[in-house]
Formats: sequence, C-alpha cells, structure tokens
Amino acid sequence: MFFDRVEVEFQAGKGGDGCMSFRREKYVPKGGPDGGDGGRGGSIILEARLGVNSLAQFATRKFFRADKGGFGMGALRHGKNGRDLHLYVPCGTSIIDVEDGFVIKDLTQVGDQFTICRGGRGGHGNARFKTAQNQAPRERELGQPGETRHVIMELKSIADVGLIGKPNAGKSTLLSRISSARPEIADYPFTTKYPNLGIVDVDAERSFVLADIPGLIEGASEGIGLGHEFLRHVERAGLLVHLIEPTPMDGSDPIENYAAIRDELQHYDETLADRDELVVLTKCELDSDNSVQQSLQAYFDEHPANHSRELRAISAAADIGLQGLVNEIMERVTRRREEMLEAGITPTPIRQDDAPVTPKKNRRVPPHKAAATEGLSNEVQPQDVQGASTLSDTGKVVPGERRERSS
Ligand SMILES: Nc1nc2c(ncn2[C@@H]2O[C@H](COP(=O)(O)OP(=O)(O)OP(=O)(O)O)[C@@H](O)[C@H]2O)c(=O)[nH]1
Ligand SMILES: [Mg+2]
Repeated sequence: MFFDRVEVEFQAGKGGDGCMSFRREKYVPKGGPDGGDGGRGGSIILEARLGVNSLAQFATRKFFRADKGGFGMGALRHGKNGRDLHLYVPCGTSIIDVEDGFVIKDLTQVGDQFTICRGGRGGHGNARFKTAQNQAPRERELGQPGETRHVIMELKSIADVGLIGKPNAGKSTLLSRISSARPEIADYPFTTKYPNLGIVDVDAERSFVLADIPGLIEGASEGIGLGHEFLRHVERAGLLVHLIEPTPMDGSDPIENYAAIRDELQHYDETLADRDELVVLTKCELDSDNSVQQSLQAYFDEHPANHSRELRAISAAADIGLQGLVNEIMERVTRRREEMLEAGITPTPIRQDDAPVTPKKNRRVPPHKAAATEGLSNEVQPQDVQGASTLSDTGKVVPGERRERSS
C-alpha cells in the first residue's frame, strides 16, 4: 500500500514531579530541604530524510508518545530527562493541523527538523522553595504535561517533473524507458493506482526526478476515476509533461482529451494550470500520416493563451524522440534550479550522496584502534608519545617526541 495522507496524534512526555524530601543524616541536625527537580519530558521531533518514501509507519500506528521525565529524588537528585522521539518522514511532507486546517510546517529539505510537541517541564523540588522565612518548605511542583497535537501528514512528492495525461496515454511506459523505475504497464485504463517516482540520469552529473501519477479524466475534480487527489504529487514540480495519445482506445478526440485535462488542472489549482508545460504526443508511430500531430499543433496556434505552443512526438515502443525529450526536460529543470538558487531556495538533493553530510562527533579513539601499534614497545607506550594516535604515511603509529613523565 502507498500512504500519502495520514492522521496522527502526538503527545510529548510529561515532566517528572519535583520531590519533597529533607536531609536526614547523623550529626546534621535540621538538614534542610533536599528534594530534587523532576526531569524534562521527551519531545517529539519530525525530520525529513532521503530514503524514507512513504508515510507507512504512521498508517499502522495512530498515536505516538514520547518518554516522560523521571521524578526528582532526595539528596537534590534531578530526575532523568525523557528521551526525545525522532520520527522520520519523506521530504515533501506537510504537517497540517486537524482542527483549523492550517499548515504547521512543510518539511521539504533533507534534514529539516521540527519539534511538533515539546515535552513538559519537570516540577521543582522542595529545595527550590527554601527562603529565609521558610527554611523547611513542604511544597513541591508537579511536572507539566507534554504538548499534544492532532495532525494530518500529507506527502507532496518532491519531483522536478510531473507526468500527466489521460489513462493509457503511456505515462508509465515513458517513465520505465527513461529511468530505472518499474511501474506497472498494461493496455487498460487506471493501471497506475499510486504515484511512481523515478530518477532520470541524463549524464554523470545531471539528473532529475520524474513523477508518474494515475490518469486523469473529465470530472476528476468531482472524484470521477481516481479523482484528482494524486495531483498533489506534481504540485511541487516545476514542469508538467502532458502526454496525449493519438488513437485513444475509447475513440475520443486527442484535442478534447487535452482540453479536458487542462480544465481539470484549472479546477484543482490555477497555479498548476499556469505551470511550465511540455506537450508530448506519445505512440507517434501509430500516427503514421502525422494528422493528429498537425491538428494538435493547429489547435495550439489557434489558442495560444494558456497552452504550450510546442508539441513533441515520441514513441516509447519504437524509441523515437526519447533522448531529445529528456534533454529538453533537463534543460528546463536546470534553468528552474538556477532560478531557485537565485531566489535563495536550495533544490532538494536527489540521492543520499548529494545530501549534506552531518559531521560526526569527534570521539577519542584508543591508540590500538586508531592505528597500527607496531611502533610501540615496552619502553614507548602511548602515554609517552605525543600524537601517538596519528597515522604515518605507512599507516603505522608515529612514535613522535618522547615526553618526560612527571614523577
Ligand atoms: N504502440 C505503442 N504502444 C505504447 C507506447 N507506449 C505505451 N504503449 C502502450 O500503451 C498502453 C498503456 O501504457 P501505460 O504506460 O500503462 O499508460 P499509462 O498512461 O501509465 O496508463 P494508466 O496508468 O492507466 O493511467 C500499454 O499497453 C503500453 O504497452 C508506444 O510508444 N507505442
Ligand atoms: Mg500508468
């Protein structure tokens, strides 16, 4: 199953209660209050990660709660802080408030983090209430409850390019020919029921992400067919590739089909209808006399207002025009990425290798693990050698300068 919209409740951990205690010790009369504070409750943190592709982990579990903080204890001992709960979501996840419907946060970049619920503060122990006037306070605070949030998480895939068109137009076939994605392909409508993403490598340095969504039909905005809800997966795409087949199985007119999808886009979101669009006639080997191509081009020339004026013809079966189409898409994607960079928006990396690396903490490594220990002897021990754990060019420990041991 593919999950792109889930409803979940999050609850951060409760803070630990403060402690009421007095110091009781032999020869220490009137030891005074020594109740420690409670620990902080764990928070819930959502993080966008490459490699997480769906919201499936939230579909089977509807409620997430972080650890609570530990109680404060006598002898001024602080309660243990609750552990934060880190949950990973795909890049492109929007967090929406269920009650008011506003977007709380959009996690679009790799490594974007958001604390959706903060843990409760731990209560103060009675030692905190000690004053000159009240030297034996019996009050203490209870820990505060953690925040609770009821949200909808919606995945809007991060793709550079969205493939749209009527069912059977050849969207999945095109995706499978130019990327390593293997979507289901068959000669009946609505073969694709969930969106498929594929990475298209144009050359060693340049690639883009292509999203194939289920076919759209007239009335999709009213829920006919699979509806238009999958259009959200191309909402973030800067370029739409609109596929038209020349000889639809149901005998419909390709031009009417094109206009119907444009209407559906308009109904769904006007900004999507204004998006950069590339119109592609698929299965062009079936349009042997080019009649469909010419009539479509004539239609675009007649209605230049909101249509793309250019028409390309491809055939996935006969391998016609695929490379040209890929180059054209890459050019437009590169142009858009440059515009995004100029506007201060970093395009989302496609692969793990491109993602920014978070530096690891520098841990002290024992000398026997840091390097070969052949350079050491009974006389020369790691503690006698400065920089013993550095490697020489040969991969052996450099004995370095001898240090005088302080006696
Ligand atoms: N002759 C010919 N057939 C093609 C070509 N491309 C795709 N087809 C066929 O068209 C049919 C539909 O292809 P799909 O890729 O499943 O179409 P789709 O647009 O993904 O369809 P849905 O997922 O149902 O919306 C399949 O039987 C393909 O084999 C082509 O270039 N030439
Ligand atoms: Mg398909």
